[in-house]
Amino acid sequence: MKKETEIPPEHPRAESLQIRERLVKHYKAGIVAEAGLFAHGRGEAFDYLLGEKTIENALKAIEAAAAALLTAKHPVISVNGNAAALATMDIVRLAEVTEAKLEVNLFYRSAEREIAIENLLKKFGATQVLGVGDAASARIAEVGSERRRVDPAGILVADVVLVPLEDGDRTEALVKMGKKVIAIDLNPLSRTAQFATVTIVDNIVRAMPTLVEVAERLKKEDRHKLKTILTNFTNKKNLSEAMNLINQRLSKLAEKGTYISISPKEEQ
Ligand code: PTJ
Repeated sequence: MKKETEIPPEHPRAESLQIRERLVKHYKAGIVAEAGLFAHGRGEAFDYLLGEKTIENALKAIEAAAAALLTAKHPVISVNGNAAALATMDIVRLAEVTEAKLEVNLFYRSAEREIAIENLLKKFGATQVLGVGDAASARIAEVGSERRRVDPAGILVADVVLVPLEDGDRTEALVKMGKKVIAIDLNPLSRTAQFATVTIVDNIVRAMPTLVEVAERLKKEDRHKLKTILTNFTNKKNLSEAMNLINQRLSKLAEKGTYISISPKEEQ
């Protein structure tokens, strides 16, 4: 893979630019779809509104997500191009901690991209990657896109599916099939965010390492406690809180009439 462009560390938007470079590098390596670059831009816009930090209510969703994965019989982590590029190591770690299967599932499906993503996950320690080539032999009837092609040993029989960075139709279909769907989506208004069972409104680069940590911690708890965490979580309420937070934050910033002078990390 081509070396990432050097971003001066003192640049005020260094972190954000480095993430972009990572996506571009993985686009050139055939992992990220062309449209994945645009999708990330939409995410960035919502991240600005959130203050580029993990909000309290995302932490609640992360706990519920970890509880769902740890209590599942057949948990599956669905991996697309953007997720593979931005959270490779944490995807593999989360699969280990929660004993979830990894399945490649792409909107812009091609044999080359499937294999490139499989190889990347294996390079980071994954032992088995489902959904590649002929293995994606089952179909989800309700889904019109290439995402309908799933592995009979993976998403088809899963009871809990983590779908980071998704387009909404499959989430709706999976929920209709009786599965619990966990989404990571910076846009609380997206169809995915709205249809999922648990939506983590956060950037995947922050949410995934936190989800791994929380799963490692909750793994030591008994099943009853995990079930209680999950039943006490209401996605609609959680999404409302995220929207309210954006609303309140913008009102506060609008009063000051500035954002540039405030670093997102210093901001209250
Ligand atoms: O790899 P493929 O072929 O499966 O295609 C993947 C993309 C992302 C191109 C495809 O799923 C797609 O077109 O997705 P959408 O409909 O653009 O939805 C992506 C959602 O992810 C949007 O709601 C974005 O706000 C959100 N998003 C983008 N970047 C991030 C993000 N959410 C969390 N973290 C991000 N870094």
